Amino acid sequence: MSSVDCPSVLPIPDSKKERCEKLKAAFITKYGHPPTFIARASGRVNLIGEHIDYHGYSVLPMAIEQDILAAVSTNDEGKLKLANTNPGYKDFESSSKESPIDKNNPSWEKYFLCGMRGVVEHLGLEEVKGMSCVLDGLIPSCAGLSSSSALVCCAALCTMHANAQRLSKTELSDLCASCERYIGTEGGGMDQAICFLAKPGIAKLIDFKPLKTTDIKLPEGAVFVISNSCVQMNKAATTHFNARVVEGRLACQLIAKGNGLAWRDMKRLKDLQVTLGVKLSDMPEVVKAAIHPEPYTKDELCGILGVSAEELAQTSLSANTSEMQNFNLYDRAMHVYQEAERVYQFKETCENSPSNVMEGLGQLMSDSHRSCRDLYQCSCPELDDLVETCLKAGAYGSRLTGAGWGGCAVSLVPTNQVQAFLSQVTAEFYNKDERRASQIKESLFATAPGGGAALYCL
Ligand code: ADP
Ligand code: NG1
Repeated sequence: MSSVDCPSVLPIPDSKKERCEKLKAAFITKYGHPPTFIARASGRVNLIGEHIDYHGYSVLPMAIEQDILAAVSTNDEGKLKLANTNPGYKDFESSSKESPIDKNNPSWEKYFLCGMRGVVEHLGLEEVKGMSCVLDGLIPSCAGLSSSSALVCCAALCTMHANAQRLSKTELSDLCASCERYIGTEGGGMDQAICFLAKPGIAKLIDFKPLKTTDIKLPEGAVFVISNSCVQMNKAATTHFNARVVEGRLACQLIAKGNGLAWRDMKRLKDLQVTLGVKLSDMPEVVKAAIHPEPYTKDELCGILGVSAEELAQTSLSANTSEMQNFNLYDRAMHVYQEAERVYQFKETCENSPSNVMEGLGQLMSDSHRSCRDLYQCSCPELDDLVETCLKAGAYGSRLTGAGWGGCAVSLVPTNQVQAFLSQVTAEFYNKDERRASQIKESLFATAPGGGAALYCL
């Protein structure tokens, strides 16, 4: 265990005082005494690098101001008691040591249990303090802004602090990336890493294994605007996300097999690239040579890999994709390798700041969206419509952010045109639909890189 660079314990910042006061009052109403600390975990917007973290490739997100707060006190009953300021999230109570996480029913408390279990297992805690908590979240949920990971990270922070432990931000990032998988989705580590390692004013290039971040100074003269398509997609409750994870895994296993490599151990497309010793920019050619563009059937894959359907499920599939019959390997692998390149191009464009820097970044974002839409097939008609509306309203570039199949777009907009942009998107996307119009306040906003997870002393 390291005590280096643990998330800071800070006084409540002015911008959050009013909300924290309300949260404290809600806590007192619920439990009859005040909380002893508040934990904070932020959401994030991924600027570029979609669906590549779980293949080992670098991504480029920034934290957003919207976050989840948890007011906490320990209790002597050894129980975990959860309440939420949003009445849609029902109260939960259990003995802290019993924490079954049922993958078939990803209700909100399961994400908390993931974070709690992550810390308990990482530290090997035998005695776990009971915790009474009230949570308050402002991150639109199921919208690609990482509300689920913020909840997991917040729970991990609560558990660490309540048990008088100190973990570094890097340890917390890694353990939260692992423990969120208890919910069933086989995500990468982007959300948890930016949640703990974000710095105000700075976007981050995140490399994995080992986790490392590089500050990316965004050019001046344009801002990122987030807009929510108002289509929700819960990753853990559907197979969409894991289906993509396994298609990528199978693509790399097929290429590995064709190259005489130990294919069963090959799980991530970056590992394949490194093992083959091929440049990233040459990987699309490797894919073209080894994989056909038509989807593979399960029988065909079993034949090529020389395994039974049961063995294939063991080596390559997840619990919720074991019944999949068709696998589009070509398009998925093409997306991953080309998107990974775009991340480095985005970083270089920010660093070199050529005269057409905004057009360059915008182009990369729009290319990324097209690839998500056409190759990765993780968009949806409403999100495509929103992206088109944002481009028409003057964005340099626009793309879906997060897992997709709904959720948010992020657009790069000239600073001096933000108001006009917001008005046009409001008129053309939100005001044309009553449900969207009623959600506009939390659905359309300009954003700047925010700070990461923190603990507030009371
Ligand atoms: P996202 O893209 O926002 O991470 P997910 O589909 O992965 O979305 O997870 C969303 C789930 O996280 C919600 O269904 C809910 O269970 C949980 N969640 C999000 N925000 C909150 C909150 N404020 N309070 C309680 N649970 C939340
Ligand atoms: P969202 O949908 O924003 O929670 C998910 C994954 C990320 C990443 C993106 C797609 C989790 C917890 N998060 O993010 O790791 O793969 O999709 O780029 O699984």
